[in-house]
Amino acid sequence: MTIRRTLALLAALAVAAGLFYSVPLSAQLPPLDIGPGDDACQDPTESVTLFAGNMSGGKVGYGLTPEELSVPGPTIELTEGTCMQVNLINDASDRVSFHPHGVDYSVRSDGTTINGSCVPPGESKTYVINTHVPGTRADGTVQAGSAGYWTYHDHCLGTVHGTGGLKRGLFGALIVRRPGDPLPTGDTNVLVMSGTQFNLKRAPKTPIIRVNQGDRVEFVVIAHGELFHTFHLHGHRWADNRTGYPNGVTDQTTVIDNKVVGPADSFGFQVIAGEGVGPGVWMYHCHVQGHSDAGMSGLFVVRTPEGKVTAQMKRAIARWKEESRGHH
Ligand SMILES: [Cu+2]
Repeated sequence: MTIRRTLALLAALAVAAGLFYSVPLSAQLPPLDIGPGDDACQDPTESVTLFAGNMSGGKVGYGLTPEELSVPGPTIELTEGTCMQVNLINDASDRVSFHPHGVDYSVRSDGTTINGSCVPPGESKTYVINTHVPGTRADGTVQAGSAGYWTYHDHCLGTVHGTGGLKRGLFGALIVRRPGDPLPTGDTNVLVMSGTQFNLKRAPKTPIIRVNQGDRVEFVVIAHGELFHTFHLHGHRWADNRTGYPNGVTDQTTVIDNKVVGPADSFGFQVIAGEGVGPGVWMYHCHVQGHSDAGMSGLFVVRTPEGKVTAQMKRAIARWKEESRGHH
């Protein structure tokens, strides 16, 4: 190929690329402001009903039914580009709210006192969260999409910042998936780091995650409260980006097995359980030494591909429980 023909080809490619990128994707974006008095989703619509209520030990939790309150609350999942109505029914004895991170919402759905979007005891309210796909603005700049591993939490209990709600358990994971993202094998494992606890528990009462070797396992890690933490998982690692996996073999995203999380930070990733390392009992823990020593550790139990727990694994679990005693 001559230099002139090469240049002509490059010019043609540049024109084609320019045409491609000038397509106004922003025209596809749902409206960010749904207007006064019109607090409802346009199509497509999903909805979830969340209950808030008092739990034992002074905790307050969210649940999909009044009987199934949990800390963290239910994982809320939606597809990028869709809208969701969250109906919050407050069975707790204090005012609470639903405040999402990462998505689009009007001031009436921000769950704060200043916008009158707290829910008094015995009452309910519908919050609307919207998401948008990536696009190009009229000025040619790129608008990021909503896809990500986010958190939601109370913003009204205790103080106007929901400090009491966060301390007592009113938080959960909010996942916005991009169509085409790989889905995990089982349920998403949500680990919330606050105080020196995971999910308001200290070892050996922290979650023990049980999977089979080869499963695609999803973690969402969130921090809340006053402290900074470092989340570390033994034997497994992930890319430090939106999804946790590289976009192709030449992707230069840093691969990590330890990540700093400060209050209200959140991230997620997927690992293939035991990939390259085999089955076994793998620890996850905060790597701030004083935090892990205070009980901030848990287990990732990777059974054999057939789902067998070996004698060696049973010994490791027993030893971890023994060594963790006194933390709760
Ligand atoms: Cu920590």
